[in-house]
Amino acid sequence: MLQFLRNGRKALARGGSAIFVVGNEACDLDSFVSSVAVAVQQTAATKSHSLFVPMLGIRRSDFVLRGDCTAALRYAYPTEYSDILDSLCFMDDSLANSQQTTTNTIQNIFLTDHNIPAKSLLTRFNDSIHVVGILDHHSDEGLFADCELLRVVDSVGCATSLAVDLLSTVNFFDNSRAATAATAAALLTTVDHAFAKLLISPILLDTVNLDPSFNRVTPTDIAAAQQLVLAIHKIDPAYDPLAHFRLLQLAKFDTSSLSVREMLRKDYKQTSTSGTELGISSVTTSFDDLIRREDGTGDFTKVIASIRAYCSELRLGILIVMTAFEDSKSKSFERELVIFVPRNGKIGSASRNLFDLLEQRSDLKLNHLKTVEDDDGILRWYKVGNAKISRKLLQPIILPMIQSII
Ligand SMILES: [Mn+2]
Repeated sequence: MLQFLRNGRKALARGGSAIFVVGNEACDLDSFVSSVAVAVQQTAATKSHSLFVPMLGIRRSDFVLRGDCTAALRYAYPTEYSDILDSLCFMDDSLANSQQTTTNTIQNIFLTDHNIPAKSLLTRFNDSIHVVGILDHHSDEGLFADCELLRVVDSVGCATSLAVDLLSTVNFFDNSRAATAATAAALLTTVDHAFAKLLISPILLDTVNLDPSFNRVTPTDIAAAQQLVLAIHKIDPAYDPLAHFRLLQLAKFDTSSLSVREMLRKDYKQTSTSGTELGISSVTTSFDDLIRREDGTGDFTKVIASIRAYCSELRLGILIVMTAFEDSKSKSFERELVIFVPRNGKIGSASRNLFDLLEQRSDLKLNHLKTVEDDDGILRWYKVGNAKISRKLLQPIILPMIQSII
């Protein structure tokens, strides 16, 4: 796999024109792995000498936030992990820019795990893309009916299962016949058990370990998983899919190794009103925990510095951190709001008016815990009495407040 990705990068660097195979913009494990699988499969299957390069629908710095993706890659390729990561292509990869030297260039794209191009993908290529193939398991929107390479939309549990099904048509898993699929053999000289471990990861995760009681698994998923387990067992007889599934599921929800910036970034939405950018980060831990993460002493200075840096990076007029967590002592579900307003931003000195408006909202039941103020901005930390207040509910409450004060 490393060699395959490196070959792609080299060809891109030489100015070769590629077909980017792109998963959806959430870039979950299925999107990541199905894009790699389809790039390999199309390279092996198509008679033309097109270059297929998997591209992840996120910025490189955000990959670390996908605990399921990092865990699956580390599990399959423990020693090659960093090299593979370096060789993967992301949306902000400058190599992909050499494709578009003029604004009129149309970029060929193969979509996996979605069948309508995301806005971020269109923006990335100046609205000039041509969809040559689709492999997806979401409901079919019927677009690009005349894709020249392939169009598979089938409501299975995991898009990667469809890719594995296609890989088996190029004899990818058949050791004795691998040599007949010349390009596949050149990619991966033997049936690659590490690649099979990567391929099975999203299938296990998306079908909850192929458990029929969750109504996600289909015969296609089961067939794909069985084929992969066979390939893995040839090299690694001790391989246990259940243990693999548990590891992936834990990793998906584990945020303990993330920094404050990464926590802010992980589940983040941004909107604008009256020319002011509002960012809301949902965080699955307490603000106390964020403070300790940044500085073991529990001092506010560093966590505020991280929040401030995040605001300037995204040119925010206001950042709201919504925490949701289980209190370790009472075991009750708690929410907090931490609001930071940079002084030089659009809201700036009007922040007090905003805090007043919020505190007057009886449905929020805000309990003021602390205010920290310096030359750069003001941070106010609340406990939210109404634990039902989610980001979806807060946003329409706060947007008109911002409009009314600036
Ligand atoms: Mn999917």
